[in-house]
Amino acid sequence: MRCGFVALVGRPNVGKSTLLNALVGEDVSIVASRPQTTRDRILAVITREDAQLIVVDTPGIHRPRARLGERMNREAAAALSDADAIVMVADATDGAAGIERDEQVFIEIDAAKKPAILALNKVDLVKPKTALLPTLEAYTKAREWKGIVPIAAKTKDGLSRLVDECLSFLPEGPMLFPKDAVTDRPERFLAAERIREAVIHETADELPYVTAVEIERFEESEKIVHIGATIHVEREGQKKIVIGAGGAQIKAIGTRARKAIEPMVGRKVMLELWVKVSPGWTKSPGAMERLGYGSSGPGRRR
Ligand SMILES: Nc1nc2c(ncn2[C@@H]2O[C@H](COP(=O)(O)OP(=O)(O)OP(=O)(O)O)[C@@H](O)[C@H]2O)c(=O)[nH]1
Ligand SMILES: [Mg+2]
Repeated sequence: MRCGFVALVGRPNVGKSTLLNALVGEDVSIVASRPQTTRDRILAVITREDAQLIVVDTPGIHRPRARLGERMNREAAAALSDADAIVMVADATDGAAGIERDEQVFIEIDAAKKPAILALNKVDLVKPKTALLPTLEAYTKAREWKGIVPIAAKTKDGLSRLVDECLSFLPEGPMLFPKDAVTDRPERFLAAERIREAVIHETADELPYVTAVEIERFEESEKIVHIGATIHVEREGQKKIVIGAGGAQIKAIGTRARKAIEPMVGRKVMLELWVKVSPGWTKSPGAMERLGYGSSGPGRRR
């Protein structure tokens, strides 16, 4: 039996979370067409007869604008230092030019001194397929890889080969998670993330970067789960956007989030949402700590 950790790293928006979800076949981590979506390390478990592969999604490594962004980069670096192997995810549609923008990611991978595999993602968008060759060649030259696997997380192309490549770097040992485990995150956390995802999808502009969701109430009964949550933003104007004219926006957010949470908890969900202005929370250590983005690592939340 082999069991170990593989960290997914890369720039924002290259498809790390899509890959994590595709690997386990469930929506564990949130996905959006905008960068800087993932904020914490999030783990998913793949159990096979002969191995347990624990895959860790991380925030995209980027140039931070606020303390929250610095913490996101630290989360990614910490996941690297805990991993047995690294899968760097890159976006094939950026071509060889993407490598320049990957510089900071390379620095983090080099510092971790772990075996690294390159997953060149979104190959479904590259046409004709021969257009991939110069990109593959450029990445091959850029640094040393234990393997290079072209994939499309969205269509699940190349994923079984990627898993096979990862397995050879896992140490021998017993399973760390139960056979049927999908993630180590509690439902409260996953529900909060689904609400944050709904805000990202239903709103535009700066809102995705300033939203935090705090679960105030999570009460389960046989047929229904009552969830109450506060959506924190930084400014009054942002609160107005989230609520929308006559409350239309917050209603759309609630509906979207509820539909995403119901299959997860396997029951009907009653969702109550509030919006609160927490000025400058993405820059304040105290406020970040309170909202679950403390310095003591991930998962302190809820
Ligand atoms: N066509 C295509 N789109 C993809 C693929 N993988 C991811 N995407 C899209 O790329 C966008 C970003 O995906 P995410 O999984 O959120 O990217 P991420 O790397 O986790 O981003 P951060 O959390 O911000 O670092 C989404 O719109 C995905 O649907 C793929 O294989 N093919
Ligand atoms: Mg992500």
